[in-house]
Amino acid sequence: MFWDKTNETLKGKKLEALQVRRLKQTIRQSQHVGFYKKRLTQAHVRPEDIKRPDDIQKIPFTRKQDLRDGYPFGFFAVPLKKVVRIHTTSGTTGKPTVVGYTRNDLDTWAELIARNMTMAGVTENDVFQNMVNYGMFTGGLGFHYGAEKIGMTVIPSATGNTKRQIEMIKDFGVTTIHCTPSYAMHLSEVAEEMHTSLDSLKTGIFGAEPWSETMRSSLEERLGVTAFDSYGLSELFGPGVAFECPERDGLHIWHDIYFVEIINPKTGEQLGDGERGELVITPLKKEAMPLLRYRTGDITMKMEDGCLCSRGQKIGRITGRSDDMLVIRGINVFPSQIEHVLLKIPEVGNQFMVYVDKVNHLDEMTVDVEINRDYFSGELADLARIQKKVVQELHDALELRTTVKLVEPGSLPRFEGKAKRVVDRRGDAI
Ligand code: DLL
Repeated sequence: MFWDKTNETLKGKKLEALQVRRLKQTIRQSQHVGFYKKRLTQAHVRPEDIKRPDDIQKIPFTRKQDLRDGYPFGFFAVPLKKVVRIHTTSGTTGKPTVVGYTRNDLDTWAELIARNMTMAGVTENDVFQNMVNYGMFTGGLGFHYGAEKIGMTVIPSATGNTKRQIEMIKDFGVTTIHCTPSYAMHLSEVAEEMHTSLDSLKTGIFGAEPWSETMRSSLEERLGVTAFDSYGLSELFGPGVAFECPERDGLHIWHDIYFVEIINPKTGEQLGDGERGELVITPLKKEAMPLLRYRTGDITMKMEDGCLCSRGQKIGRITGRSDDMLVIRGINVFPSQIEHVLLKIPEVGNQFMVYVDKVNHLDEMTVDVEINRDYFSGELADLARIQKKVVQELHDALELRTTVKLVEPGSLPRFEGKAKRVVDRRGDAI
């Protein structure tokens, strides 16, 4: 089933011509952003210099840090009155990265989600429970409007209260769910504890964090769904960037909306089909916040053309990051954020270790931190107070529950070279 067959199956010269035309337009649009105006002038790139898609290589990369430096609206290419929505990304130290949308951007985004969901086989006859955060996170509203566009019956249940979520699935005859894969696993466990079967379910759309084929089989068996991988990032609208078709062998990345490159993250050199590297994306139809050669930090590869479904370009599952960003229960966390929080608390020292585990299929983060010698009284009440404070401060900054273990001064490892403060023990994260 297709939502927009012409664009989804566009190939060869027609696709190339569309990409070049949109790339030129994107460059023109980005010239309204001070950062790009300067960058493009320095690199001597004008829209008319783009004759073939490969000419994109004349343009310098954009990094997450550039966006952070532009906080809050430095990357907006339209006046604020044209921006009708703002989201922010999780996972930055201090201020988040802000993303803005014009009315047309919101339409483009909803179209993309409608394409994805239709590709997964859902229609207006389906009842859809959207079990992700509806706030600044793009997953909630992003899927919401796409599903409404298809005409599905949408239940904006958001996160939390798993028993209630299960009751709604049963009572409303929900056929399609969207959440992170780890929450889906938790849902299946709670349903089991409640001795409830979720017979109405047919389709599970899971994403926002890395997950494995083993996890897919397990979720399909436990929930009775066909599970689809959904990839996206806030800087490129949010979810809807790439999605699996019924073949479920790679994710189609919408070639008329996103121009894709894979590079060696160390050298910036272009890599060919089948070679793993960092995904670099130039969105080709974005008004409020155009981006040029955005380095996503996500590791994947381009797959050879020729999917049985006849749609175009595919990438492999995301298997990791080129930077130190962790994705914990769908929330992006940088070790620098943890350090930032700990350094502001006088009772703890600046030595810490972060351990990430899968416990009952859910990501759990434990932070070991040394107590500051001056506060090390050994009194239990004191320790409990400090621990509570650290948990609270981490929660405020990361919007994530963590386990905090206070340890004696001098007991954590010291590093001579580059500190390795994060130990990710989630065996099947990929
Ligand atoms: O996670 C958008 C989204 C919402 C995608 C709902 C899918 C479903 P951010 O919070 O900006 O946006 O986080 C983006 O999450 O760069 C990846 O590292 C990771 N990520 C997202 N989807 C997947 C996936 C949303 N399917 C960051 N597999 C990205 C692996 C994923 N990693």
